[in-house]
Amino acid sequence: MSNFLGIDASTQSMTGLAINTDTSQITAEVSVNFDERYGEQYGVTHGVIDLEEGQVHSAPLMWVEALEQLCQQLHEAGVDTGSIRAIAGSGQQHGTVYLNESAAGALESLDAERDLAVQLEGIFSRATAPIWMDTSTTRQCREIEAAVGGRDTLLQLTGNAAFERFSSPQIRRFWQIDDYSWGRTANISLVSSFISTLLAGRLVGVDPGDGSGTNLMDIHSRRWSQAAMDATAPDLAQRLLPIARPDEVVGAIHAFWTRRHGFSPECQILPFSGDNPNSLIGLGLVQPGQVALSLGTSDTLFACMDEARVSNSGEGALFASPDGEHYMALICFLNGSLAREAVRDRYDLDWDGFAKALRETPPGNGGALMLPWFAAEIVPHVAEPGVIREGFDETAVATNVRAVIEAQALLSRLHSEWMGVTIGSLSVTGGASANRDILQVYADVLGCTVQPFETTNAAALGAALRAAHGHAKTLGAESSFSDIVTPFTSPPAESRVQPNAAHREMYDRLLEEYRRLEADHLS
Ligand code: XUL
Repeated sequence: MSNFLGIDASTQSMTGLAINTDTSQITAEVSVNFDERYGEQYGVTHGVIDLEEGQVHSAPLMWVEALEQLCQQLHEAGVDTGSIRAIAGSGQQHGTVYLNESAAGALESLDAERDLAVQLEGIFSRATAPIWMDTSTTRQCREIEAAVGGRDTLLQLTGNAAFERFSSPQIRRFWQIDDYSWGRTANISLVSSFISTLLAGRLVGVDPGDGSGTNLMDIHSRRWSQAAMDATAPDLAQRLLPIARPDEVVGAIHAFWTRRHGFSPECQILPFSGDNPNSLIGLGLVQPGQVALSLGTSDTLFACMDEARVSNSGEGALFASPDGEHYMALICFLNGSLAREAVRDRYDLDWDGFAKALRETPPGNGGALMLPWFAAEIVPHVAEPGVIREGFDETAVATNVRAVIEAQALLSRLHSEWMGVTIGSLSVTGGASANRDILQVYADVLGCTVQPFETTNAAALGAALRAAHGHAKTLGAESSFSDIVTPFTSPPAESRVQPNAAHREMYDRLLEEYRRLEADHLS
């Protein structure tokens, strides 16, 4: 039996997802909800502790408890932990965990007779961990950019300008506000590497996927950058472990887990990565030009890229792919369902009525164009909300429906140009992906095949697939990522929507019109 486990330590819960690569099936999926189980004990709401003034933290000891609870739930779900050959995982990105010098010894000598949390409560130099929702570090962002030689230098070096939630500004702030605890910090982990550390029973480094969410990693060499570390805090190199190869096993699971939770002593641990880089794998994006779009309140675009290109205007984040070879872009359009629902509700439509309006209007909408900024927008940056209509007005119901969907598709084409890849296929997830008329607009505007793709937890699935890939490598098997992900990530052929070639030129022209309209209103 070829069983593998992916663990996703996300903001509100910890999920375990088991796969069997012989049958290409997800065999179990269990989740520990932080609020339900630990809300009172750790003072978390939606998994986080609001410390005010933009400081949003979580409790690393809660994650320790949750990991044991997850194993318990895997047993209850009938998973034979002894049959799991390898584990990889995923963590909410950017969050930092501060460990003191007792951590390494405490991890090595774990005792299977006692709870993990009881044994590890003394290993932290900071009781809480700032996470990606923390916005308290604007000053540190500017300081770091200035210290490396400016925003563009940091962007070219690490793939991203400084963002408040990234690890480097968070680390810098900690050093500035709590010199005493900084002095007691022997090692800094990310959420991802902290969980792999617990499983391996020794300090494990981050992979390049999560390393690229720190503002500290040279995106080209995939190693820590001395210049970025110097710009952050003193003696940081001593506190960060070298970046681990994402496909190389770090060692066997610690005896604590074999004795207490039934894992095999041969079960291998892979470096964990960030949730977004893992999702790239879990969505099957392992070749340049493969793109996924998650249609949620906001729409998020994930893409696999061949090279480390950056968005000079800050329109997306760049991460290394945990496939060890490629890169990923992440672009967030805030006006996703928010805009679709605003139009639907304005005209009292249901989703069937919305789809009917799309079918009744011609592709290109007779030249009608909309800038759908129902709320302030992230990409492109729009501070003041305001919907712009060109060539129509608010009274034309069906035209407004087509205009918002064509705008969203044109925006995803326009604002992913910096990636420098031709979009070859688009997988669409989230509620609106069930609407084939919406998918047809994307297929025509982007000129590629579009497929709906339903997944419960792409990050945990991606992690499990990485475990399978890393394990195959230890056996000397030359299986490519495509071979491993395809059976789990290919929607049925009949669900695919093909582009209509007759509309190609018209949408190329419309894109230029749209570029002009947007530029006029942003200038
Ligand atoms: C990405 C980001 C979030 C977290 C959430 O940059 O901050 O997606 O990874 O888990």
